[in-house]
Amino acid sequence: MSPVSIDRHGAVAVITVTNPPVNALSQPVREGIYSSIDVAEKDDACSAIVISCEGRTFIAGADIKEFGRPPLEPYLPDVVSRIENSQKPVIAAVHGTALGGGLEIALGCHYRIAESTAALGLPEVHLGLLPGASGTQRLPRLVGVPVAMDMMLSGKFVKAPEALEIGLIDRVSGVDLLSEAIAYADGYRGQEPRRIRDMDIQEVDPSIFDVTRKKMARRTRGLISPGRIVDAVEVATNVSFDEGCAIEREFFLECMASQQSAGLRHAFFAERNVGKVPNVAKETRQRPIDKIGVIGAGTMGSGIAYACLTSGAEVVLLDNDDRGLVRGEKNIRSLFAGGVERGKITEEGMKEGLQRFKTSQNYNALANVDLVIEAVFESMSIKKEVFAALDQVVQKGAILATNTSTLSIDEIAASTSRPGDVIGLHFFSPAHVMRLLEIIRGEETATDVIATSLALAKRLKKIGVVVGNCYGFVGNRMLHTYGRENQLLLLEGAAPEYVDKVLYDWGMAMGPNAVGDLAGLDVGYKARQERVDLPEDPHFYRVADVLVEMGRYGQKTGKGMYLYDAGSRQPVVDPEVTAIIKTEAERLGIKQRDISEKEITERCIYALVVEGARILEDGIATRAGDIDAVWLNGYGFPRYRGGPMHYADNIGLERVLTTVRLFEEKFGSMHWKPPALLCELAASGRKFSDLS
Ligand code: 3H9
Repeated sequence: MSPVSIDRHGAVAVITVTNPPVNALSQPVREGIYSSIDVAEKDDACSAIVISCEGRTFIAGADIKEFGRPPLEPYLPDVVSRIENSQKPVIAAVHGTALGGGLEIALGCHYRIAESTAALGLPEVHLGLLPGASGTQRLPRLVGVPVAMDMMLSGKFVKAPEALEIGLIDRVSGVDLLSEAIAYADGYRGQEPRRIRDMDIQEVDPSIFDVTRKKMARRTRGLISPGRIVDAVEVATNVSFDEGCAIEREFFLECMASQQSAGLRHAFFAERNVGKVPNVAKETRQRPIDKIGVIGAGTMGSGIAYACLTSGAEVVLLDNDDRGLVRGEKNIRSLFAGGVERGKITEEGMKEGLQRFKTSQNYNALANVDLVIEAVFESMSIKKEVFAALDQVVQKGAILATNTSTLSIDEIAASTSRPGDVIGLHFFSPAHVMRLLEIIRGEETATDVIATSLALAKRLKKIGVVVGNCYGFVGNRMLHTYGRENQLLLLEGAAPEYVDKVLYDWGMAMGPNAVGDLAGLDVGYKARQERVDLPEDPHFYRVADVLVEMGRYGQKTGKGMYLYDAGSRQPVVDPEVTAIIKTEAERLGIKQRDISEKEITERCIYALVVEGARILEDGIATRAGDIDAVWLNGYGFPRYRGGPMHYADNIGLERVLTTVRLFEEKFGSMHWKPPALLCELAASGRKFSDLS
């Protein structure tokens, strides 16, 4: 059965799209809309047409699942033209979201009416694309060049009232969208439709294009599609509508074929698949979470408390140190104030949020919370004490979560009488900003505790990835190997600033040495001290260890891998560090050499891939895409590369394996022994993504 139906309400034909979940424009939908316009035009009793959608939303875009496959007719630009060429007025009735190709369909319509809560946007840029069904040519004609470019470059959604103001829609509906759309369409009966392609484009100072191109190049660091969006809009101001559409199509196909778009599309689906967890059914009952206790008022604890407050929960922040608690509260108040300043929260919202916030030094204050998140010092003995105390006071049925970044959830759970209620909720700093929430299921964690944690991640607007229990879980276990190669490269002769520049230019948000200084070199040092299973390698994290033992912790002490002027976060190269590394290399008998950019990238990134493969072998991650989602959202991995596992798939696992074997020959099996899974996949010509 076609996902598109047509029926008549008096003289108005209503074309209805029913393609759950988001009415994406898959081939049958395109076909259905195209042929329905034909039907309505031929129907003498029909004098106007409405396009509307069933379900939670108007059309949310082209069907991204079809991308990368041979295109099927009718193509979307032809469907949009068919709508616009209709001799009878066509009205789009928008509810939910009209996005990408969905908005382009609406722009092909002659008029647009939307519910007041509807949002409209062209988010193709987030998929490494530009609007490819004449959006780059129609939108500037309708709303002007600056507004159109801003919408397409930011990908932001515009709410109906603003859309009305900028001329993107013609009317906001009151109560019943469909009846109002039908009445509105009826009002245009017999009139010549208004077609956007016939509108003149507003004149602009042509320098706007170069200025925007430069701004975007700085901001987007090598992404192709933002530049192509600017090019396409500039074209719209210089050539005819039809020529503009032909050029847009070329740009669209170029972007679609790029690895960047493939990486971004992979990221889109990877982030949606993380919610599908084996043995946790979608319908699993969730525990109510209204009151949350956070233990530890440090930067992490107060960030978590703030994130929970903004999600509407009541929060008790607990710390045994009076001054720490005062600092934590101050931190939360300033986070709220910052939110108000940036327009994220209203003054009223801040007041209301602070009313839901309490501090305490007494565990009894946690007696009736639904969830506790412990964010104390990363030490197993301290965590065990905290959980034993929680077990005594917190009501039965509450979830007891630890924010540990490395330690065993099972060992922590064993210090309670209710291991089924214990789970890891690993937030990333700053906790109210970073999108990743690593959810660590212990051996005994109950299914509804996992389902509730996933729902909490959504409520906090985070990507919750469920992983298994092992040292460092997915993120930090892999980070360890990435950092290991960075540290070895330093001893072998690559300067910290050189490694940082190479990896930054490759796309990482920051270089590993700048990150180390930001996080504090002492943090990793202490974690290594707690560990009993470190490799027997005298080179392992040697530079970091020496610096920490000299009191160089990073930004917090004004010196670490780099120097920092008082009050500045700007790293300055320190010749003393160069000398320290050289001395250490000599002591260890390492001959320093020139190291190529290629070697730096391959050693650091393939170290991630190798550990990722081991993580899959061990069943710690459900699928390769989950590992990618972790690295994209918690570790600054470039989104357009899709994550380390997608990147390896892209290079080809056979090629990756060849290089790993070379590294094994050169640097030994301790770190570079190829995982069996990598060998198997490479031998059978498969990819990590084939495993899911
Ligand atoms: C485009 O239009 C190009 C054109 O210019 C030119 C073409 C020639 N396709 O996010 P959710 C699935 S590019 C296929 O969890 P929410 C999604 O995978 C496109 N599937 O829901 C998930 O599936 P599952 C421009 C899609 O309520 C389910 O729907 N449009 C698509 O949090 C629910 O998704 C966009 O970029 C799609 N287009 O958010 C919009 N969209 O249940 C992308 C979603 O199996 N979409 N799915 O996991 C979104 O931003 C959000 O999905 C939306 C709903 C806001 C719509």
